[in-house]
Amino acid sequence: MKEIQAAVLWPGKRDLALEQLAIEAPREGEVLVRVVATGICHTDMVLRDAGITPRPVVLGHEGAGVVEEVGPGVSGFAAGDRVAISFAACGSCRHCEQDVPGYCEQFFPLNFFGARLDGSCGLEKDGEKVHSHVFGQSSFASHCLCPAASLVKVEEDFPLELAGPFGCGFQTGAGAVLNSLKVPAGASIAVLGAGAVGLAAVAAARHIAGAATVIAVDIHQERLEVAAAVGASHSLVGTADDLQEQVMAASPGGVDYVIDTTGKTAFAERWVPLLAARGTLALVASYPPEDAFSFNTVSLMTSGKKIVGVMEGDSDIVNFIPSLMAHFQAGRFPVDKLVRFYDLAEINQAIEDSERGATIKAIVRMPD
Ligand code: CXF
Ligand code: ZN
Repeated sequence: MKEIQAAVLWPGKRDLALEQLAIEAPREGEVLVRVVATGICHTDMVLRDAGITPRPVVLGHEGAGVVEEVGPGVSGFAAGDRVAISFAACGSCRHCEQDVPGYCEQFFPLNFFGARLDGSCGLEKDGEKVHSHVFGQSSFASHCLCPAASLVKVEEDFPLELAGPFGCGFQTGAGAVLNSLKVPAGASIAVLGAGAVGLAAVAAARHIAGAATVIAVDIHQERLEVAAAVGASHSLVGTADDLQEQVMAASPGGVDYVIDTTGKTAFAERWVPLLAARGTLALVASYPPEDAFSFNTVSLMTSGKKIVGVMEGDSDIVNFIPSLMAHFQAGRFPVDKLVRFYDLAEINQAIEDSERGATIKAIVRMPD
């Protein structure tokens, strides 16, 4: 066992507590990563507030760092490799075999249940179990244990501190545009919600796909200023009802694509009528489990519209994450404009700022 520092969510608490923990050596197929920085994603707060992940637990699933030790059976990684850590998948079900691991048959146990599939955890505090392996990482920590299959190498000239969110938020938004919807050059798209996922979608749509009309929609004016800076051609504040005229003025006949990143079902469903004929609405956020979506059946059918769910941007992580990083380096994916860095000691502030919308993508740096 090795001593590490981690931010622990204890039973009945909302704030995280910085603790010294002990971490196991990597088991078969695992890698021990020294975390350099880790992003905060809305799903961390969903896991904090929902009852699915047992406590005490270390959250965090947008980690990046340096490989410290590889476990038995690991090939392709060695101590000293710079890596981004993405979500976990089994690697052997039919969806994993078709390179869309976001639909892995074991996605929820592997990512949400705070343990390996055999129920074991890799962390302890004074001999008592602390839940680990959240999204195959639990990276609100100086070190974490990850399946080698969740790791993606990061080039020497890429800033490691910025790499973690490519494993979740950035690939979710950009992947919806590039992998799921395959937005063509010249298309029109509305992105609902100007958080990290939405703004990654905006940047990818405008600068990578070459969409002509990219409408960012939010209720916060400040976020829409950032949307314009990363590629929105139009920024609209308000609800679907208020915006109908402005959307139709920006894109006569309706928009070809809508991506909902708000997680607000009642808001998202108001956009189906604003789609052009044969347009697609993609649902990419966390939605309350009891929500149901409603649409006019005849109008959907006769207009050839589609509503699709998208997990993790339909990303095949080993190919898609490096390609997105190359787009960042070429200036086509300016996600550095979304980021604010915090020290580990400020992690609760980083979460609070993310929740009230003061920071778009908070990234927590680990002490050296
Ligand atoms: C989440 C997105 C919402 C559904 C579950 C997985 N991914 C990462 O945060
Ligand atoms: Zn996430």
